Amino acid sequence: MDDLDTVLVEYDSETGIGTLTMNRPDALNALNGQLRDDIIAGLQQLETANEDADGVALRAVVLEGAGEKAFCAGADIGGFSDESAGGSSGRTHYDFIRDFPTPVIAKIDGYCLGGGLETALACDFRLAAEGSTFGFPEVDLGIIPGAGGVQYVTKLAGPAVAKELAMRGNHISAERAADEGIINHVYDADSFDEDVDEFVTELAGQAPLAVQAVKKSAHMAVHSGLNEGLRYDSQVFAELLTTEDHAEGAAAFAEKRDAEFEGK
Ligand code: CO8
Repeated sequence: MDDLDTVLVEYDSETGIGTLTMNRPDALNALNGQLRDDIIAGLQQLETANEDADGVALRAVVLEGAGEKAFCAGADIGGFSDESAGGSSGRTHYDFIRDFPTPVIAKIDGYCLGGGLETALACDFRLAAEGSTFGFPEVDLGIIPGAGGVQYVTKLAGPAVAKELAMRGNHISAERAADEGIINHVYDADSFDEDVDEFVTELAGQAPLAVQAVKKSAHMAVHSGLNEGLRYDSQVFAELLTTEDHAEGAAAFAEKRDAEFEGK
């Protein structure tokens, strides 16, 4: 994997876990055009890990921010007039993360604001260290979270919470964000790395095709009609029944051992 100008890219072929580190710590990892393009390029690099693999190689992607203070403090103020343009394909990094077949986990230690929170909301899981703070300060700049922040938070926590965040512009604690269902877990700062490793390693050990199907099914549950989602679930269920992973899972259960899934 090659590091990019503003994103460090790592891939562990033993575990199938990829890591993208947003690397503008002096600007609290604020999203400028380069960083947005590099997140897309980093995901595309990690996707190539699958190309040479027999089965599914990439099992999970961790997205984190460099430095001590922030996951991401939002769009780069002064440079976000081009925010809606997207990458060369016209798709934004938010689209890429949301549509990426493998789960993406936002590892949040510090500020997670504005477009940074929207980036985290595009991920499948949000895991935060205590002391992290969340908010939509856009209203202070006379704008709104334009990448779906109000939509996502309304779906996760209801309109009252979404409006409070985006109209008042104040920050909330990781504990409150978890209570509201905006993030999945808050961990002690002392054990944060280990706790996230445990979460991600467990996820990466699950049957990859089934995990990918759950990601798509959950997306459909939120964004399409119930009948369409139910049709997808029953169709992909029938397909998964024919996979080697299903045979392996059933055999492991019968033999009282851990399953070893290969994404086939
Ligand atoms: N953009 C650019 N630079 C930033 C940003 C930012 N969002 N946030 C922090 N920085 C820079 C600061 O300018 C500072 O740089 P320097 O050292 O050169 O002066 C450095 O990072 C450190 O920041 P502070 O000194 O301010 O650190 P503090 O600990 O005092 O404060 C805060 C941290 C509270 C996070 C503060 O920096 C802050 O309020 N930042 C702005 C947060 C914000 O308003 N974010 C929302 C931006 S708008 C947005 O995200 C819109 C998304 C819309 C998407 C639309 C798609 C279609």
